[in-house]
Amino acid sequence: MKIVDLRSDTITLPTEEMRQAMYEAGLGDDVFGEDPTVNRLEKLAAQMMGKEAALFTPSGTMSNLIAVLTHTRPGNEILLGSEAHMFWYEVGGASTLGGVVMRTVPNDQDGTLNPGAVEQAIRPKNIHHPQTTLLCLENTHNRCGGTVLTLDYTSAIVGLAHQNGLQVHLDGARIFNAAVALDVPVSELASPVDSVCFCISKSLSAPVGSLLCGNQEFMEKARKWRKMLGGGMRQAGVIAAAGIVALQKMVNRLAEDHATAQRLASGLAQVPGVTIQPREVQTNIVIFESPATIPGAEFVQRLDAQGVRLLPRGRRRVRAVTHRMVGAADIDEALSRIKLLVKELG
Ligand code: TLP
Repeated sequence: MKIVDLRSDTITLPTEEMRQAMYEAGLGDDVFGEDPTVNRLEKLAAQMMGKEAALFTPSGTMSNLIAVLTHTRPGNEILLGSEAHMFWYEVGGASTLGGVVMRTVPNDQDGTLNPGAVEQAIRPKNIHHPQTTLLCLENTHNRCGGTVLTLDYTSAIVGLAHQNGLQVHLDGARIFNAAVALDVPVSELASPVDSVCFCISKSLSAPVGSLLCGNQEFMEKARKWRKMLGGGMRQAGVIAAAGIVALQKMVNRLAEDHATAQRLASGLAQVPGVTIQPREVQTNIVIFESPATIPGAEFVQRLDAQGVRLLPRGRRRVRAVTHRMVGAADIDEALSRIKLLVKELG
């Protein structure tokens, strides 16, 4: 039985071209700044994001943590969405290692934060309060179902944060999906924020890594934090080479993943008992509710036995992510197995 793995776009394997580039990569010691391939990747990333400099890190989690460590001091407070990846899935690193208070503002369903709610959460100067110094955004928004933050929204919320003396970091793990969905250059979406990170290891199919981008001074400090966290990677050109191919060759094809996500969402909408609004699916993440007769986690487990892999995301919520390694035929196969299971459940 062929497995249709829709757990995450992180499962994508490097392409042949990436493997070749990895084999041929020019190498050096990146902690000395001497790996030519890492240097090329960082330069390319900074250029594409429209920022002065970039830093190659092992993961999105480390990039986000470094951003917090660089923007804040222990005892500060940071604002982030109640559904933010940084709040849910990064092991509380910002608080544990950065010593900052994480204060959440409710995420609307579309991944935005209400500007009024953000403004209210910014603390006035007072001896009793931690100082609010950083706002974190996420584009696309993972737990909100791959939703996209537009340039207008980003500019407005960043403007508000800046007026109140806050810096803004954007967790753009999937920002290329947002740029493709909106059909705008990615640098536009990143232009209002002070720092942005993105992952090459998700839909872009590289095996490892993330890039944090910002101005020169910020990135110099960030580089030191990366070293402290043990993220100095020596001959990292081996993996950076795949990242260069990812940025040059894999961005435009993301539209295909968005199309397969739409195909999946429309198919799911036809399954009795499954709840989904296909119109709300904007990129490659599809969130739906399993039939009322079965909790999401059990539904996922039963489907796994039928060779369809998904992730449970709450009581009845289930997540599917489309990517380069699943085509339209795989989606149709997954849908027919899902229909069969739902029929069995009665
Ligand atoms: N997300 C992963 C898992 O954590 C669930 C996924 O499969 O979606 N920001 C966002 C918005 C992310 O979605 C992720 C990964 C990260 C940061 C962290 O990246 P990594 O896994 O490289 O540390």
